[in-house]
Formats: sequence, structure tokens, C-alpha cells
Amino acid sequence: MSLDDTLVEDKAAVDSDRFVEVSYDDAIPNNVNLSSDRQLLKALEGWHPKYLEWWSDMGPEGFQNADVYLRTAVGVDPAGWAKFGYVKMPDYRWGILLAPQVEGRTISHGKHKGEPVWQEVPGEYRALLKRLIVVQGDTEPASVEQQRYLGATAPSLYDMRNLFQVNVEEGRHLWAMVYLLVKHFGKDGREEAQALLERRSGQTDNPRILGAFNERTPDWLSFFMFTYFTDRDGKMQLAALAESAFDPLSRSCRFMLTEEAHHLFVGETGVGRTIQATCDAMVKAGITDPYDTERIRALGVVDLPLLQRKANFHMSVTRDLFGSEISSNGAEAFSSGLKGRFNEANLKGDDHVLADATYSVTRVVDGQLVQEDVPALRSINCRLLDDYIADCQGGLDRWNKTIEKAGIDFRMQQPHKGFNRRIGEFAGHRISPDGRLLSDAEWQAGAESWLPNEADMAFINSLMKPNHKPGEYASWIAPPRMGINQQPVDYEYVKID
Ligand code: BYC
Repeated sequence: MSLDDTLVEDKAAVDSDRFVEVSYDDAIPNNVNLSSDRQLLKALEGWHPKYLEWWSDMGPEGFQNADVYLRTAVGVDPAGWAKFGYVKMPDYRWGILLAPQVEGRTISHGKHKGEPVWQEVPGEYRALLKRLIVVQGDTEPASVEQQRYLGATAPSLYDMRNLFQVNVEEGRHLWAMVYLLVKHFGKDGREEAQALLERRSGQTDNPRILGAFNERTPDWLSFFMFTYFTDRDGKMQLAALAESAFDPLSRSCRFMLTEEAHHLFVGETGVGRTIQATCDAMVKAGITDPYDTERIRALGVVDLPLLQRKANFHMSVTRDLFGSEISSNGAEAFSSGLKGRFNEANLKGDDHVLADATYSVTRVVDGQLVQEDVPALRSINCRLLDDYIADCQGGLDRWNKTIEKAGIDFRMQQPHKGFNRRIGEFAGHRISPDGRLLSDAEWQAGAESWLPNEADMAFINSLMKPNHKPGEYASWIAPPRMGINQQPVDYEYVKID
């Protein structure tokens, strides 16, 4: 079975099992009966041109007039919820799509467990709920901004198309959060919707809210690592919000998860194809030592230790996105019912209220890493982070199979949870990938071999040359086993004039 076969969609992410038709009669495609709410429609129609302005200023650089073979959500049945066709990106139909309401749904966790879910915002949780929606919304345009320049160096038209697919869907996810803000939070919500278009990834005076979304995505390897590791934070957070007692948020997130699955696929297969190209080139050249860097790089492929360093960077930065392992905000989000654990409704073995439960958290105490039992409510963020780390492993295992098949003695690994962290329990401590607490001097001595160094980045940059003809693939990445929507791999996925 090929890598692509195993990954047609990330199954855990695809949990929307029923779909409703989308109304295309309105200016904004939607399945929320927008036309019946004139005030809301007016507010969104007012936001739309500003969104398009943001897209033109901060969305993909160039290619705005190219015909791109994109999937558009049109709200069909599970067999085919997406429509494929050539679209110019600014004409993409960003819409508001919620998974259908589940009749009789009750709150799955927290102090309101068992009560009917809310269709309106409860006053006592308004500020916290708005904050969660704003943080979620902020990440969507941020990632588009981060990926803005990648089209120019796409390793193939297939990859370019996938990049643009991810970008337009992140745009739609922004729409999803803006809908909630504008519909449910009045003037405040409209102001927040505006602010989402004003913050800028990496800008000093008005940056995006969370750290990882202010990092650069300067090359395609970063893009694939980002879509594997950071979009997976998206999956986990959306899954936790899909458990929300606030039903419109839950329904939005359930539909977003279906799109998120493709982003994870792009990441996993992108890194997987890079590894495949490296292994193929090494085998062909008779190189067995993965650390024979100079000779491997001379073949125009990425050496495996460099891939590990890139992965270390993206994993550690993404782990920070879970917030502090021990957090009163996290406890409040759970107890109020606004945000559950991963897979909350199906979790067995506790009461989903967690008032007396504990959870084992790794902490740094007196210069040692120790396991400590902490009240489960306060360690909700840690629990989600641990679930995320477990969820990351599948891709690494599949990548390692490729390496093993080629007979190369190297394994991709996840670094220790505390490696290179800036938020939470490990912030301010130096921890090696194998989980040793280090002095500053030891850290400085090791950092170059654990995280991408200058020479690594210069080498990656040297590989970033465009391959913009159908069927052409850069040396450092293997072609996919299958094309998109059963098209061939040499299909003209983007028609560039
Ligand atoms: N950087 O109690 P704490 C996605 C702030 S990705 C900067 O430790 P809390 C996507 C925090 O905001 C998923 N600041 O944590 C992926 C708080 O500030 P305030 C996005 C940080 O609040 C790829 C303070 O520190 N969705 O969808 O329990 C492409 C103390 O916070 C960071 C969500 O994250 C950081 N890394 O948890 C496209 C879900 N971490 O409020 C899209 C919604 C923490 O005191 N968000 N801070 O000013 C949440 O659930 C929570 O806000 C967080 C933080 C989990 C992020």
C-alpha cells in the first residue's frame, strides 16, 4: 500500500457524517439561511470587500489570475462533499458552512454536563468564548500570510495547487469564525472581525496572537512540516472546540475538520515524498551513511539529519501552541463546557466533569524532570498536548518505513516534550531532544545539531527553484503516487499564462 493510499484522508479528523445543501442564491454561499437575517447579511457583505483587499495584499503573491484546479465545498453527501474545477483564487467561493445540527445534543463535559447545548452565547462565558473564537480565527489568515511567497518556488504544479487549496480553505476557516463573531457578539464581534484582517504575521507592532504564527515559512520544506505538525494543532484544537457546549461553534469546527484532513495529507505526503527522493538518490549513488552530508546534498536531495532538525523545530514551536500545560484558562474553558478534550464525547473511564480527577504532568522541579499528579482540570492543556504528540507519531512511523525499506540506518523521532519550549512548564529550561536538562553551555554546544543551522537553511534555499511545467518535479521531492481527484500526476493543476 502506498503512502498516499494510507492517507487519503486523516480518518480521525473526518467526523462530519451528515451534510446539508448550501445556498448559492446568496452573495455569500452558506447553509445557515443567511438571507433570512438582513442585519447579519449586511455586516458580512460589508466585511467581504475588506477580506478581498486583505487577500490581495497578503494572500498568495502572484498567480492570482491563474486558473487553479481547486476543490470548493458545495455541501453534498459524504461520497463527494467537494466540487473540483478551475477557479481563479480571488473568485473562490468562500462560504459559511456548518455541519448539521444534531437533534437533542447535550453538553458532553464540565459543570453543565447533560444540559442541552446552547444556541446563544451565555452571558457569564461571553468573554472567554469570544477569546477562543478570536484566537482560532487569528491563526487562519496568519498561515496564509506565512505561506505567501511559496508559489514562486513550487517544486511542481501539483504542489502549487495543494498550497493554494490550503490557502483558500484557511481563508474559508477565517470566514467561519467571522460568522460566529458577527452573528453572536454584536458590535464587539464586528470589531474583532475587523482586527482579524489587521494583525499581520511577524509584524512587530501588530503581530498575530500565537507565537508559531509569527514564524516565517520561507521554503517548501517548512510548508510541509507546518502542514504536518502545525495544522495538526489545528486538528486537535478544532476537535476540542467541536465538543463545545456552544453549538454553532461545535458545528463550524466539525465542518472545518473535513477540510483540515487534506492539509494534514499535504504535510505528511510532502515530507514523505522528500524522504523518498533522498532515499532513492542515496541508494542509486550507493551511499549508506545518512551522515555523509556533502555527498548526499550534492545529489540535490535533503539529508535525513537535516529533515530531523527541521522536524524538531516545527514540533517544538507547535507544542507551544497548546498554552501552559497547567492553566487556569484551560480549566475554565473545560468546566464551562466551551472546549472539551480530544474525542471527549467518546472518552471512557471518567465522569467528564473531572472535579476530583488528577493527571500526570511532566515538570521541572529542583533541576530534575519529574512526573507530578496535578488536578485534571488545571492540566487540560497538557492532556491535549499529550494527545497531539501521540497523534503525530503515525506519520513518523510511515516515514521511517520508507527509510527502512531503503536499508538506511536512520529513524525520524519526536524530541522530548520539553525540547526548545518557550511556553509552559519547560520555558526557561534547556532540554535536549533525548530529555536531559542542560546547562546553557551544553545547549549552545548541541543546538546546531538539533535545530536547523545557517548552513542548513542556505542549502534548503538553494533547492527552492520553480518547476512550473506539468509533470516536472524538483530533484528533492518524489512525484506523488496519485494525482488530485484521480487526475494524473502530470495534469496541469495550475494554468499559468
Ligand atoms: N503564543 O493559560 P495559557 C490552527 C497566551 S491552530 C503566544 O498558558 P490557554 C491552524 C494565551 O493566549 C489552532 N501567546 O493558555 C493551524 C494567554 O493570553 P491571555 C488554533 C500564548 O489560554 C495551521 C496567556 O498566554 N486554535 O487552527 O489555556 C494553519 C496564558 O495562556 C501562547 C486554538 O488555539 C503562544 N503559543 O491556552 C491554520 C484554539 N500560548 O488570554 C490554522 C483556541 C498561550 O491571557 N485557543 N498564550 O491574553 C485556545 O484554546 C487557547 O487560547 C490556547 C491557549 C490553547 C491557544
